[in-house]
Amino acid sequence: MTLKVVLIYAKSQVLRERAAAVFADEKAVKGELARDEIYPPLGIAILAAQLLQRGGYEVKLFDDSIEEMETLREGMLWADVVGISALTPNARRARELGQIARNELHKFVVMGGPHPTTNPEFFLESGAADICVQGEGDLTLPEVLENYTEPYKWGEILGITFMKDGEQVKTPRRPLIKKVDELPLPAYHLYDIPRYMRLMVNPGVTLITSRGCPYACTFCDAEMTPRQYRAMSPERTVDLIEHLLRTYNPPQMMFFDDLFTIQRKRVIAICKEIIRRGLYFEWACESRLDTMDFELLRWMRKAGCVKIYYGLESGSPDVLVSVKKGLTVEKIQAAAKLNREVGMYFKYFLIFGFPQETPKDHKLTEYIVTSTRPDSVCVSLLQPIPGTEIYEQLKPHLIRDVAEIDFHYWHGTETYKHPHFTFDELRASREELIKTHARVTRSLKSKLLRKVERLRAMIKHPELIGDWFEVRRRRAAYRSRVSSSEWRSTFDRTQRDSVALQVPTVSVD
Ligand code: B12
Ligand code: SF4
Repeated sequence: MTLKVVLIYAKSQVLRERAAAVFADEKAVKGELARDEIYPPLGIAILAAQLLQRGGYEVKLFDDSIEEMETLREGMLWADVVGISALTPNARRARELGQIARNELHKFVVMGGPHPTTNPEFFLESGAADICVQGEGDLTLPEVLENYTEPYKWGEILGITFMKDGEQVKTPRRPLIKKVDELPLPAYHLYDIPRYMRLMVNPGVTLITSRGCPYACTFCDAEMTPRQYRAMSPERTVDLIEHLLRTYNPPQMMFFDDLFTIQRKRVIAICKEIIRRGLYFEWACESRLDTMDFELLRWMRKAGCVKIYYGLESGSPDVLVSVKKGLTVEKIQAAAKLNREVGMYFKYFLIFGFPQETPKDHKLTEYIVTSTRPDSVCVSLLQPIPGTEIYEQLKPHLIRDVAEIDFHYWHGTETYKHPHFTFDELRASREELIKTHARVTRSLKSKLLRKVERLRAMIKHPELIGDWFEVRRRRAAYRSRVSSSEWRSTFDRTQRDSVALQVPTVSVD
């Protein structure tokens, strides 16, 4: 007999509505962040692949970011077991969906993802889940499903929390999966990928090729990015890329790895393989400036990388130390220069509102932004997330339960009293930085400076001239592929994110 499993990615409905409003507003400057709402969730797709590979399961995936409640309800009614994936900002919605599935529809409910990992009581005590899974669910979910009707066996399953006689029972954590190459590829086919691409400002598909990050930034949810880094081999990574290109013909790809460039040899091998196989697509990834060097950037550029998103957080040396970022101003400046020299589009993710920050630190961040001139910046206001070191530091000062509010890169709610700023002052400071960045980088002087820097770099490193021809040749092949596809609008400048500011003009804080 097959077990019918529905996996739902919960989405805060407030954020969903606000993002939809940004899309609907013809005049709004949408920016890349608006499209952040509509990526197919890979976590539940990986779990689905695992179940399908084992056999005995029928699986449906639903993304609450784009589906209507009626569709979710039908899905839940169909299923024997409902699995729900929850980030902290989506936890309230996950709780609501869990309660509907469990109490109204009488389904067995399993919760997983970042919030159930650190705060299982949020779901268990509110009657929204039977079992919460901690950490990676690849091996845990199948074990839960094999035993869900036999609660006396649950104590043997690693990495779960459940209620027994009114008490929470937490089993030991499951060791991390070591060989990620052996995991099945996400079940993209269970999503309507072209539908996602039609909703995107820059149509593309997303992929994850590694897990974990060796750093220990205090604001980052280490439970979901455990320090143990594990990566797919370059061959398997490029097999996945090729499979996605052949199946969906997307113009672009976005690597959602926490830190794509941590193993430079691996990244260079991936780039060489992309070139060797004649795969023409543009791609973006997330990274840290101190993992970059000239050779790596050259290979990435040649293989089609057009955007790198760097987690910088602050330009203040004191703040960088206090949040354990491990970056120095010197490293930032040197690596930013390399990005400009090879002609890479690069963007900084910054955070305002770290507890020790003063106006002086904001000035230092402004200095780094204006002196290193990234193509864009995204400035969030700190939300201390349960499970992070900074959350523990700020616990005594919290004025709201973080799981009971909505937040996103561009949307925040005051969760703790900052010693030096009011929340409005933080927002104003953020707006000022975004505007200063736009003013400085969009000036004619800055554009000319960028060109001069690039020319100088070409004179100093003549190999960049060869790279330039190679990039142009590959780009022509890429354009020709995309121009003859449904996604030719990718090249329509008016439809693309000709972004002035990275925060939607609709103010939602
Ligand atoms: C891609 C990504 C995004 C994308 C999401 C796109 C999408 N639709 O998937 C975008 C850019 C939109 C995004 C936004 C944000 N993100 Co984000 N993001 C990520 C990132 C880098 C990868 C997610 C991913 O695909 N992982 C790969 C899969 C395999 O992992 P997974 O989803 O966690 O699933 C595994 C387990 O969690 C578990 N599992 C998951 N679901 C379920 C369900 C069941 C039933 C079971 C049993 C198990 C289970 O099993 C899976 C396989 O092992 C993670 C970091 C990370 N490494 O996970 C951060 C991360 C998820 N993001 C985070 C944050 C904080 C945010 C933002 C709040 C940022 C901000 N300040 O605005 C917003 C929130 C937006 C919102 N309201 O939803 C935090 C979440 C922390 C938390 N406790 O919530 C993470 C963990 C980063 C971090 N280390 O701090 N993000
Ligand atoms: S913020 Fe980035 S570098 Fe820091 S621990 Fe998280 S994923 Fe790693």
